[in-house]
Amino acid sequence: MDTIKIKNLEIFSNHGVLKEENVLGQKFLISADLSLSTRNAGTTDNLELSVNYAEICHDIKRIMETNTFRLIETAAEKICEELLKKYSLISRISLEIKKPWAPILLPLEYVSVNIERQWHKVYLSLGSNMGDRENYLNTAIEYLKKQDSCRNVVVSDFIETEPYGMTEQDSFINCCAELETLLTPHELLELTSSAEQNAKRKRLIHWGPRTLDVDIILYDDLIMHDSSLIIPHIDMANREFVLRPLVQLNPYAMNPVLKKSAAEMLTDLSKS
Ligand code: PH2
Ligand code: MG
Ligand code: MG
Repeated sequence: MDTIKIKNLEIFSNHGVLKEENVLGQKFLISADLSLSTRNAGTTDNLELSVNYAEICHDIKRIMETNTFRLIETAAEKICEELLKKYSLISRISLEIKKPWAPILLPLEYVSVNIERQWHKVYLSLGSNMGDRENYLNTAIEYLKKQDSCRNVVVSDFIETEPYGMTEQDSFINCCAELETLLTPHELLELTSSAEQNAKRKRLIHWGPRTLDVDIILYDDLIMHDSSLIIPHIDMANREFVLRPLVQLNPYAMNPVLKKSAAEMLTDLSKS
């Protein structure tokens, strides 16, 4: 990926924890590395195929000047979020905000915060085996599509599947969704849980019948395991109802633990 760099854009604004900082204001220096492909712009000399760094500098200035945040962390979050949402060509931003006049009663060159934010590629598995199953899935997909923290939602075919695990229940409709999100894994889990809540899901029996189940299958090439979230989905390689729609969306989607693609996992599962 290529980069456009902005270095030490100087802005006078009022962020700070101290009242004096909010009233008097001070100097901030903002640097950004914007990741995007500049190839098409570079081969055609057409600005429309890149982003205009002048416009971006003015966006940053406006965000800094029209808000009063206590923390430079917050200012950094707001700038990254707005730029990533506004300029769809930018896939990632590394941003630094320096505060050279930080009033700490000691000499220093500056204090700064550095953050990196990006659109993350995610695969979800959706399933329903109660009530109007297609409608539960479609409602959840519409809900994901209308989030401004999600974009480029692509959905596989719906497939009817026999229950896996607890087999004494009605058959499921399953699908997978590919999307990009600005959310962290735990924020995404909150979003998928609220989609389930919208479907009035009740957790009565573990692995039992449900109006809607939305599971995170893959999140970039992230490997994580804590008390509420395991990524990649721990049982994905054993579930045809996950792998078949996933292969339709992207046969090369990689499980970074098993180091196998969706297509390989599905082939291995059909042999076992
Ligand atoms: N979900 C389960 C358990 N078993 N079987 C099918 N066919 N489809 C599912 O979505 C499903 C399941 C637990 O989440
Ligand atoms: Mg599940
Ligand atoms: Mg679940």
